[in-house]
Amino acid sequence: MLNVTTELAQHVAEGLGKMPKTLSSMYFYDDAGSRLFQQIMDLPEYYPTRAEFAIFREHGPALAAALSPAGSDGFSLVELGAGDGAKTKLLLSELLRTATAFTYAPVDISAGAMTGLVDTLRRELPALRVAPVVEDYATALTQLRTWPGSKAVLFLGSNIGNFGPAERLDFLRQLAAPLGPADRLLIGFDLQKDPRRIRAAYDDAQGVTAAFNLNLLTRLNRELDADFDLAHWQHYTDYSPLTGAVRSFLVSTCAQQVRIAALDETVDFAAWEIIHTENSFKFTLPQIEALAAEVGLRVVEVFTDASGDFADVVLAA
Ligand code: AVI
Repeated sequence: MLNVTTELAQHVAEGLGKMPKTLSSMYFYDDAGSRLFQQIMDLPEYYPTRAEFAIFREHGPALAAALSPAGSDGFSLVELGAGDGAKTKLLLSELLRTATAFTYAPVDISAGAMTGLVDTLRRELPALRVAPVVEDYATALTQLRTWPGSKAVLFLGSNIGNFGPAERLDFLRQLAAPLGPADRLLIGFDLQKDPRRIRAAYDDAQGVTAAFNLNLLTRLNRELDADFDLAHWQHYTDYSPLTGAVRSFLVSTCAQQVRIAALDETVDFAAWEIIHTENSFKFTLPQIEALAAEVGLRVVEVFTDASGDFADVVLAA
């Protein structure tokens, strides 16, 4: 038996031992998964990225002003999960234009992604001060408590929607903990809307989202020496306007056994049994107010796109 040490192996052993079986969407993002997610963001059905871009384009100066009281004396703009920074560049340019003194501190667990981002920023915004933080979010948030000066923390792209209700509260409490009275938090929330549009965003006609979901099995084949046969798996997604949750599943189309050599385990799947792989929650503005209040935050300002699809919400302690 191979030595089961990796976090992924432990997660898979636990998740496939549950009923219903579950795997976390956290593991979607290997290199292939990250490339597929880039493609998803350009799909005609996937509106959230375009909607948040529109907010940054339409409300740039007001957004910059709402984050700046965080420190007229100079502040840190901390971004959790900066990615390629495309949206943030609009905000950074605006802050540079208004001559606010600040340092941009992108946080990402991947050193490779961070180097790419920092190189791009140095080229495109040479006047910007950048202090990259290569850590996981929890470590970065703990460090934030001891940072000098005030800060504005960004958590964009509706990533908050990928937490379940209990983890969401935990995470928001961790975000709120290091905030002083002058600090600000900006969170992107995807809003509830026509249920058919929401469902289509997670089940696109070209099948890119299906490939994104199924790629998790390819990852397990490669990293845990598993033998999932992708011909016997389907992507399925539903949206419940009652709970605001898009749930994504991998569906076993026949009774089958899958060998996972790294765990020295064989897992049985019944025909049409599912693995629940992702939640993407959608919110209403009153729910966002209630959520903020529950973790001791207040809503300072809400920015939405013209269609009301998405909200970037400025919060304070
Ligand atoms: C990263 N996250 C906000 C995306 C979402 O919309 O939940 C991930 C995604 N899953 C399927 N499509 C996009």
